[in-house]
Amino acid sequence: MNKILQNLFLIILVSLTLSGCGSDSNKKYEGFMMPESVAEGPDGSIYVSEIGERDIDKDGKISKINRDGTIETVASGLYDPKGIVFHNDKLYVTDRDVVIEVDLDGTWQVYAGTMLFPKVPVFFNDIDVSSNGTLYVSDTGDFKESGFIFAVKPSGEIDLLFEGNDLIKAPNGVLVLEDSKLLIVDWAGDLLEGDLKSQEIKKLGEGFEGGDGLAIKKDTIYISSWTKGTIYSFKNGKTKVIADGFEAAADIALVHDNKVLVVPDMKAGSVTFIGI
Ligand SMILES: [Ca+2]
Ligand SMILES: [Ca+2]
Repeated sequence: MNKILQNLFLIILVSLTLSGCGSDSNKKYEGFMMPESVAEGPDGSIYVSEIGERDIDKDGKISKINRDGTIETVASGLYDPKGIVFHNDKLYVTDRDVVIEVDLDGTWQVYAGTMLFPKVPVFFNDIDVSSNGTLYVSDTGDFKESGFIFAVKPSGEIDLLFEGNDLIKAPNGVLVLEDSKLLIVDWAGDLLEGDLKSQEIKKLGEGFEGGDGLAIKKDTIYISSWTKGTIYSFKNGKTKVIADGFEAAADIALVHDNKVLVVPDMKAGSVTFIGI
């Protein structure tokens, strides 16, 4: 009897160890062409936008890293796809001056065309979604001070947000908080919180020059800097470096029950999973 129990214990121990090995934190996947943004799919696979060559049409694509580590192309023929976000099993992607909608089978169409926007789109960058399907899209403009943030409503109506507010210079990362606030990291370095109702903006922090992606877990905000190759955590006004040494840390995401932070490195062509 003791022997059986001992064997059982051993089997449980071995299977626990094996499942531990299957954990995908601290893994790096390579071979992407200018990966910009990542998002978790309904099946736990990680979707990646790949710009291809900048300003070259039809070489942009969406790939995905499956749970078993294999990588496949989902959609191709795009321009320079950047921000990606899932809503109701569809992927919404900013692609230079349009927003496209990609089905899980890879077919895609333009969802919000250039002419529908109240200002001429220059450089669509990040995208996030509220629970009702309103898409929040940043336009980084000339990367100095001509940027905008738009709200694309499910009705098709598109609003310009925070109009005329000087704090909006060259917004990059956007993240909806409880459908009422929008967290923004500006390429100029400021971390901002915009109230979607009052349209007021308050500055939460600074020093994030080259700010690209945003993620949040409880009270901790994660911010990537493209130019510095650094990932920061920001909590209660305090900034810490949690990862460094990327060539160009682009738009990050928290996945797998917020246990893994995924970092696309645009210049290195890699996607790194970091256990949080
Ligand atoms: Ca391209
Ligand atoms: Ca971005």
